[in-house]
Amino acid sequence: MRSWPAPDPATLPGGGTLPGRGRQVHLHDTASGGLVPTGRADGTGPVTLYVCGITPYDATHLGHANTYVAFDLLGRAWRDAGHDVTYVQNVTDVDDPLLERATATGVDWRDLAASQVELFRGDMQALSVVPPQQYLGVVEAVDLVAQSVRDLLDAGAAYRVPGAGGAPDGDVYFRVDADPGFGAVSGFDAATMRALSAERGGDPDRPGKHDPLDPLLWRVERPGEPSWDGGVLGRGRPGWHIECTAIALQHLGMPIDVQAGGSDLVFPHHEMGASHAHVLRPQDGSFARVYAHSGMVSLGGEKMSKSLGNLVLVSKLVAAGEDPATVRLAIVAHHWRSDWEWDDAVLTAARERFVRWSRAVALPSGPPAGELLDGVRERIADDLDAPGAVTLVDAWVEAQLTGGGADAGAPDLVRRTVSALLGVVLPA
Ligand code: 5CA
Ligand code: ZN
Repeated sequence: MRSWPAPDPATLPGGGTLPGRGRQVHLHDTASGGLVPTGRADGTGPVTLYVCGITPYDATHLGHANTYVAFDLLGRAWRDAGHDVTYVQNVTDVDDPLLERATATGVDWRDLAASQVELFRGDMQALSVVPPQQYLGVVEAVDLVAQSVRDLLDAGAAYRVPGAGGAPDGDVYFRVDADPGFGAVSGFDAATMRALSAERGGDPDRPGKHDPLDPLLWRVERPGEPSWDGGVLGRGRPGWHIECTAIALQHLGMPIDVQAGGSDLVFPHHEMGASHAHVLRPQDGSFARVYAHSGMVSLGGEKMSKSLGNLVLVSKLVAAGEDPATVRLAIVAHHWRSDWEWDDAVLTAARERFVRWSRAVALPSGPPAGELLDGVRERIADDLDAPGAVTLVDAWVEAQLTGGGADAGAPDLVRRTVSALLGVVLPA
């Protein structure tokens, strides 16, 4: 599927836009609970990133934006260090919430998905998020997913469940006990896993399963639902977790350097996805070197979510005249792993900061900025500490606006630093 236009190359790292090179990025890994170095220390060579994409059944909101901006910081830092970045993102364009919403609103599920993906593209472009090289809907990957499900059946790691309550026979489930390492991504205990499974798309109470946690791999055809030919699986549609595993293995191989998403994906989604991969490719080690999870943005005290409807939309903010760079600045002023609340004060602070930064870089000269560039690189390489980087820029801006300086190249270097590494494009 088409992604979205890349930001202006002049605002990106690499290509000589910044002097020197970024450092090796260390990133917090959910599985180990510690900081892990990513890529080769000298910044050369390939790195791979898979970020779980949207389920396009309702408007994409600032919570989503927060997650994709977080991992955009990573991609920018990697490019600045010299890595060759391969980035893949999916779109869950067939799943229960999408089909339910389509039915409830009388809209064709394909049209609903297409309209919401289009809105998302607009948000990503506005926020200067570098697009993935591969942007894939499940609809485009059904054969790939079906093959993975068949492989899991052949490996004895999957089984069919008899229908109950009028459901047809044959939904295929994954045996979590087929992966001896199951549980290592989240580290959660059984009770927590069970509660989260029920909350986040699982069906722990479904009769006929070996283990209540076993997740769905293939849902056989139901009347009125879209379905595809699954070969020996029969007609049906993919389960959720196997979608991301199959796409990631096909397009990135294993191990992926970073498997990423919001913290609501730690369990079951990334736990199950990793177990699927470990059973499919037992010889290839770990599914991902780092499991990275961004914090949740809330509104009115509750996690911003399509199901609750407490949403702030980037598209609406921009339509109301907000500069998208201000929205991005509001996001990067929060650490990517922290949970935070969107409110008027956040937007007001970002507006004020944007105006000050813009004024400071518009002056013909300023205090030398080489140290600032180095400091921003150091902060970002340390677990994407964008708020730390913002504080350093604030300090340069304060010095510039109070005392100024004689370095004629400094304002432009600050502008390039901020756009390349934070993705905040200041007016020229
Ligand atoms: N399609 C699946 C992933 S394969 C999915 O979770 N879709 S989603 O539309 O529900 O979420 C897309 C991404 O946004 C996920 O990484 C999710 O963790 C993140 N996300 C959702 N709500 C928020 C929020 N309030 N704050 C931060 N990130 C969020
Ligand atoms: Zn996913």
